[in-house]
Amino acid sequence: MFYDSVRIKVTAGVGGNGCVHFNKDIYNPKGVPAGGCGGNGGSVYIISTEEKNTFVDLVTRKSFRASNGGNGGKNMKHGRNGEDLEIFVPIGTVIFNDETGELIADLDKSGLKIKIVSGGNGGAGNSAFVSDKFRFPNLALKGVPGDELVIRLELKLLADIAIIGFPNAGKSTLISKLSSAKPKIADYPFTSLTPNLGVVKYQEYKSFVIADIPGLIQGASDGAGLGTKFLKHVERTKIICHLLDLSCVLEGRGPLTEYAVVREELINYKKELAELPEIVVGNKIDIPDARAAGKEVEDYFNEKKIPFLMISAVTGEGILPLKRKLGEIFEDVNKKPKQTSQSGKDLILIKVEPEKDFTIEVDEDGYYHISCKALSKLIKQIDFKQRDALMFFNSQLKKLKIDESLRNHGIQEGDTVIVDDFEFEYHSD
Ligand SMILES: Nc1nc2c(ncn2[C@@H]2O[C@H](COP(=O)(O)OP(=O)(O)OP(=O)(O)O)[C@@H](O)[C@H]2O)c(=O)[nH]1
Ligand SMILES: [Mg+2]
Repeated sequence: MFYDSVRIKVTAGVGGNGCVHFNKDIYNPKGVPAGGCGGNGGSVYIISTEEKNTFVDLVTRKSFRASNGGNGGKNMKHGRNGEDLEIFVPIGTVIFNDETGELIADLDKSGLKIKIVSGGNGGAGNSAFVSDKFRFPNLALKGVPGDELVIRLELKLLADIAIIGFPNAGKSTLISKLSSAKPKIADYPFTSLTPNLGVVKYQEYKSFVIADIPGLIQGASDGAGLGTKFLKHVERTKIICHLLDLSCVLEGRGPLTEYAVVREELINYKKELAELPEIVVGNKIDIPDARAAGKEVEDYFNEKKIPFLMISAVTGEGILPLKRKLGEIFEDVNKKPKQTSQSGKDLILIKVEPEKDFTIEVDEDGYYHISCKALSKLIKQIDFKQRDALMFFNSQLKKLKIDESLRNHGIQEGDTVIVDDFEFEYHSD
């Protein structure tokens, strides 16, 4: 099965908890703070590789989690960092934030690596809080939860040339003649249900990638037949090779009519596709009537300055000239400067919101509501049962300048402050 779209949930590892510990001996009856820090949670990365060509292994799993950081221990033992998780995907994978639809990255080359979610930081152990003023901290922070995100991966094949045409035109037969691809070939429509890729060597050391796209019929852009879902793979090709079944005249149909139908479906799907350089190939000229039909339509394409060649994919007639011609067009296209660069600029679009920004609102009951990402995170890290937890929390309110702002909002001793589902009484020290 060929999977070219998948939705997965990725979760980074939780940071390990910090530890409160005092090493006591006769010289240090109060103990020396020696609680270790928690390790950081692992992050989740996505990496493009030529070793993959579908999402089949992702479809069966759906949920991916990096490992958690280890907890800090006694005697300054720091927790180990959680291992990162690397998910390998085919080249041509485009990653979207599933909730917002935002493009995260376009992995259009091999070996591109992008961090999707970051592991949570490990919590500090009490040894980390020691200072001249704070010599025996009874305080350690919990690890921060890892980020989580649902992403949609879409595979857009990176073929240079796409063979399109009616079902049964001989597209799969042609790719099997041009390359070493071995697609299923049969005399009924919609034999190919997924695109086939092949590498065509058109000269020594020179090659291009060609894709055989499943057949298109009238109304495909409205869902007829296999629809146009496979045309997304054409979006990145540089050249269109439109294969015409010249033997359609035997059934009373005209090759030019069939040509127009496929062109229309292409335009309906995305009009830019119709602007790609094009070559038209008339197939099945081993059948005399088909050969004659080819001769009749030749002028039409010559007039339009669209390259037109005739072949028999079955007997191999015309295959070599076609290979050469495709190579020629491919080189011409490559000579032209690229209008847009897919890579680089699209990569790593994850936005980092400034965590320390905050807002304060006072409701009609006189409660102060604070909204601040950094503070929300911190509250989850603090164990308020610990002796010095409150003091530390207050110091962080000052550091984030929230304390000052609360006072500017007119807060009084004993007023209630609410952050998410955490409530506390305000006391200045
Ligand atoms: N006589 C003749 N038959 C051909 C030629 N090329 C392909 N065929 C036949 O046409 C039929 C369809 O060929 P495929 O290669 O499966 O066609 P396709 O365009 O891939 O079809 P779908 O996958 O259904 O879209 C098969 O029976 C082929 O043997 C040709 O050059 N001459
Ligand atoms: Mg086919």
